Amino acid sequence: MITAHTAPPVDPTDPFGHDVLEDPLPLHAALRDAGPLVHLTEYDVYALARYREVHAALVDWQAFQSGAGVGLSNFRHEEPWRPASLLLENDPPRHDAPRRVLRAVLGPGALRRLRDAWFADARELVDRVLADGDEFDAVARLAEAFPLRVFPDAVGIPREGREQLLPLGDHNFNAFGPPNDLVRKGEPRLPELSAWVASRCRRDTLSGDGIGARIWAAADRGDITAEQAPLVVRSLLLAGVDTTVHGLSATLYALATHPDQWRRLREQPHLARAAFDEAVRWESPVQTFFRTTTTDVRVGDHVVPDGRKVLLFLGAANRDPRRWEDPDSFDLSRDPSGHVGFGMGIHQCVGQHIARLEAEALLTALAGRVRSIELAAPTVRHHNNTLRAWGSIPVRVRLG
Ligand code: HEM
Ligand code: OVM
Repeated sequence: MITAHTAPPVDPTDPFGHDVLEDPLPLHAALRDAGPLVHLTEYDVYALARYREVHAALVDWQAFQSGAGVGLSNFRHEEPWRPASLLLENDPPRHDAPRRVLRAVLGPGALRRLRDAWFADARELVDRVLADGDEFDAVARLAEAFPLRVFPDAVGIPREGREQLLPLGDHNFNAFGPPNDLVRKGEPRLPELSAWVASRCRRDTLSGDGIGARIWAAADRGDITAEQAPLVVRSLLLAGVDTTVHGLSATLYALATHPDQWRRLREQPHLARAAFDEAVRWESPVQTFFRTTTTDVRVGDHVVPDGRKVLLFLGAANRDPRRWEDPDSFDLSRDPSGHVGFGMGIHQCVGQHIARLEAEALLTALAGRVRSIELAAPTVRHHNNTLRAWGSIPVRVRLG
């Protein structure tokens, strides 16, 4: 027990309500300004929204565990709705072996093997889209089409049926939130989609030369068990598509609304990776994850009791004026390193180099052919309990 503390400020807002999902920035500012710790009364959970506290919780896996789930549901009291992730929803020491395997199969060797093919695929896709006209939806035609093409190819998933990965990922990210209308919307197709993804994780349905096959080869070596292998493949398929779709959408939206930054990218194509990382900071495609306290934890003058859920607002931390100068501006000359859009600490995104390679390939291809890009019609958000997502970004381009 820790004594001599005060009750934290409270906020009654539902952070998964549609108003907040449409525009979370006002809630983020209110939570940051209320104090280092806030009690969210709607779900009786705690919230961290300042950079310092979010970062501290992410790196303190002993006090802020993931093994009781990183959604609202507390695995100490509720069964997970699906077999828990061996990566995301796991703590050391059980987290270590699956993590080592993914780090190895997604490492420098994989990136070297994929790079040339992905750059060629990106040029081909951009040529095809531009041949159809100077106005198109950047979400459907680029941000969804490119990852759906190259990422399942790399894992070793056949062409047929791979578009299922989008609704599957969407539901998976909704399921970290409360059982609201967004979750109910995904439930009718869940049995079908779960059976489909399980079949894609089996050794006999994966191509022999992809990342999936390398995960199974790690099981042959005894690095993980044969029971673990399909769940590790599943992590890639659930975590690796919608995240990059909305990360790329965020980057394209940012560039379409900041013509000066597009010009800079055109003049210096090596800024493609910087543009993507700044967009991940600015938009934070993964907005939130929960942790569960393993002991009474002091935050400021307050205490979070043992066994309670704490919601980490990555998006709020990435725009905290206590940490970032002019945090709301999208600026390619900023150094965005240290942002928590990919997390921090032992769970930090193991696929971030894959995501950056996708972005670099697509943006380089686009900058090679497009002189200017601007919004052609109003944009539409896509609401998800975890992702800051786009439904549609109509753009008009001029070539040259
Ligand atoms: C973990 C974001 C792309 C696979 C994470 C975490 C974040 C994140 C915030 C940390 C979760 C936590 O601390 O609880 C993103 C974003 C992406 C992206 C914003 C794209 C813009 C990818 C890709 C893959 C991937 C392409 C697969 C190739 C994973 C996995 C984990 C993870 C397996 C769990 C790692 C662990 O718990 O040790 N990601 N991710 N992600 N990411 Fe990503
Ligand atoms: C997993 C997983 C699923 C969704 C997201 C994620 C952002 C990981 O099953 O390991 O990381």
